[in-house]
Amino acid sequence: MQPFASQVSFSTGVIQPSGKVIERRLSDMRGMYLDTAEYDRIMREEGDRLVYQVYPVALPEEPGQVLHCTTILYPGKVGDEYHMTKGHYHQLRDRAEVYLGLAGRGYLVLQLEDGTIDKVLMEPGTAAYVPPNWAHRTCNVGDEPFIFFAAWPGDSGHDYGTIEKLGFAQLLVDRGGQPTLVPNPRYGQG
Ligand code: M6P
Ligand code: ZN
Repeated sequence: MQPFASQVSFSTGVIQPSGKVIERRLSDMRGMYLDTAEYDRIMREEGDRLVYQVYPVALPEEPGQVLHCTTILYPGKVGDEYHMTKGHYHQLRDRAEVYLGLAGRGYLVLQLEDGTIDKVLMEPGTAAYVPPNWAHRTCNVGDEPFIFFAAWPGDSGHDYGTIEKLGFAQLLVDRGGQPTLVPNPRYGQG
């Protein structure tokens, strides 16, 4: 393989050239937001919002590679819950990841499989570390797109199923203008 470079726009998050851009809409996240009545109302009255896009650099998902991408997470809420990514564990649980905030403001929310939760504020210039074994999700707590760069080992794999089934133990919601973690009443219900 030859060395190469990609251009990352810090202001828009677009990577050029990129692999296939992933778009996640509200309909891709059914059941993930707590306020299902509000979710249904938005889908009915406002349509299927674009929540986030991922621009990946095209690389083989194999040991030795370092995969990297940007994520553009659009501002908004479902009820009082901030727009967020689906969130995932790595299939190989001991693979870590690094995030670098480029624009906007968000939280990285992390969880161990015993339900332990932590959060890290991410602003432009914040390098946030996802240690081995932590599921990771980002939430946009600002009024502008929250844009970050991510890099992780090529053989990590994405395990979405565990989060789709069990959820995160706590959810990030707006409480009087303050991003606040609250217990997820549906956590672990499968
Ligand atoms: C980060 C990385 C990516 C991930 C993306 C969106 O950029 O962790 O691997 O795909 O966020 O998050 P998710 O895959 O959980 O929807
Ligand atoms: Zn990851």
